[in-house]
Amino acid sequence: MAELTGAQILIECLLKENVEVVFGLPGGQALPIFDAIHGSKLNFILARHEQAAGHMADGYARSTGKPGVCIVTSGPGATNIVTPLATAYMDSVPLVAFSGQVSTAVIGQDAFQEADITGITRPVTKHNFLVKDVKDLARTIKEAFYIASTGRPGPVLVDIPVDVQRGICELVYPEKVSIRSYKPNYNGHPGQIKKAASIINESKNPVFYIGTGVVVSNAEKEILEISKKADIPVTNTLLAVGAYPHDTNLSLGMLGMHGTYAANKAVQAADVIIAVGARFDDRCTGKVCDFAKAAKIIHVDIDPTAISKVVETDIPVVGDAKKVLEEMSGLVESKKRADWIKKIDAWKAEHPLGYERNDDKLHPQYVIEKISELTKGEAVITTEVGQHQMWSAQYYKAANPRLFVSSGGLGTMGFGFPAAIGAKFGNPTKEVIAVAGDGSFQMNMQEMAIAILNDVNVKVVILNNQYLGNVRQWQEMFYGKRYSHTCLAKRPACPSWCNSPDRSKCPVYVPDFVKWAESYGALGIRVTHKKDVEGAIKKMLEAKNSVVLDVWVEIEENIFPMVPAGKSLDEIITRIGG
Ligand SMILES: Cc1ncc(C[n+]2csc(CCOP(=O)(O)OP(=O)(O)O)c2C)c(N)n1
Repeated sequence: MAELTGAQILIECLLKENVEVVFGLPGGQALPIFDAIHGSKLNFILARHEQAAGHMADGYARSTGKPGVCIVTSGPGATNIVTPLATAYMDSVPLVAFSGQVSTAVIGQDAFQEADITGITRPVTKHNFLVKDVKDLARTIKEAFYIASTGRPGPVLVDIPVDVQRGICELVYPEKVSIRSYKPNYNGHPGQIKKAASIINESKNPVFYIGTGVVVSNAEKEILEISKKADIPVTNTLLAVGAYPHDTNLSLGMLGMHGTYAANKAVQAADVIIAVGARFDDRCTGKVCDFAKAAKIIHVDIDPTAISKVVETDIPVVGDAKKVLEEMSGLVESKKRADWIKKIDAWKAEHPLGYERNDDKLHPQYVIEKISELTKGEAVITTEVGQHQMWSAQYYKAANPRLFVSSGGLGTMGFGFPAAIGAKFGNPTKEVIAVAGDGSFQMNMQEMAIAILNDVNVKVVILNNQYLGNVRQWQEMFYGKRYSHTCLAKRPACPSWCNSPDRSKCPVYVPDFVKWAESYGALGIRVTHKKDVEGAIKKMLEAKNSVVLDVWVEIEENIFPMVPAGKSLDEIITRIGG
């Protein structure tokens, strides 16, 4: 068999893994890799910033279920992907990242552009490797893909010194992977599943609490089946938006800090919580010691370390959500829980999600509702982080899982726009819309070049409130309305105390997103009145090229409901002063 360089082996292995697209940016210690890419069949997309390349790979992975791949150089190239790796790690996203490294002979000598990237990323990757011998490269790549995409998925980094990239050996790509210390358990223990089912059967007020594990294992059909059969209401995490149909009476919507009143009330009143592929994130539990105090906790998760990590579990079931639920389904009795459902309906009626629909103001929630309506919930929506993210989660009725892509655990501003580009590469026939805050968008907006140059046709809707809105809301509610460094229009001439700005009198906002979009060759549209929103969204959806829709929304709109940080879910606030 012909001998190849390490760099060629990497490309061949990526092709053998059926990698459709790789995002990244070259540099000195990755030159052999980029030389091997030149003229190869690999579809490589040159990002403008490595952080964005990492998020593109992430958006691709979340929206397709396949691992996302990026390649960067050593030193600053590698440290620039720490945030994407941490983002993917928190949300269990399969990424495989390759970094160039200085030559093995000089590792540890502070060589030019040396960074101990395996050391730096150890806490934010599922696993990482430093390949010291070209003979280990193919096996390592096979293992990297296996580890990233099996069990609880996560990011894996492979650091390849430049001499290993140049080294020569035969390519032997293993058919299978066997790692003694890593054997994910897919089948739940039958005894535990039986116990869980009997507790559900005895319960009066059960609630399903579903997370990203349901999406990863494609268990949405099983959740729907059991919930309907046994009349069990379902609440979802931010990452599981779209995993349960919004239009069934059993849907409670999202749980936690900005979850619905009914979901939070139901969890607190439940006698059994069936957590499936969810990790009891503090944004969901509120004050942990007050979380669902009366409930027995059943926790189905593929990751044994997630069990009792935050909330003490009564019945752990370690296994793949779909497999466990398939088995559980036959054991759960068909039942009507009329009293429980009546209570839930009352909570829904008491405080439905809502905002002032009857005035002429341009409320951001209205924009999301219109996007939802006009796309029928079938578009992939990615978000940045902030108020717009929560309004998107509350008002976008995603028709399926993997249509709502958002950084949940790390809450990474700058994620959404590159993630949208990655999602579009993975879903060329779907409409992909990045909903952004004007703050977050500015963190990675340079990637518009990638959208234009590659004709990927992404749509950006900026809910422009001229604030770092989420932080401003907290300043309004908990810091005496002292808007310290959250106004994005502020100039030195502004009064130091400006807590009730009048946008019409504020300094000119920069950038002008419309002109900015046009400078890239995208279509820029600005909307400042409610009556123009629907037409502008239609125009955006009809456009054949990328669009930036700059919507000047009410600047001091707040997200409600809200459970203040560190408070119990019972202390949910449905509006200011209430
Ligand atoms: C990288 C990063 N830096 C800082 C924060 C803290 N943070 C959370 S939300 C937010 C404001 C976001 O503002 P914007 O994107 O305009 O969205 P809005 O809340 O106005 O919808 C900030 C600064 C973060 N989540 N991520």
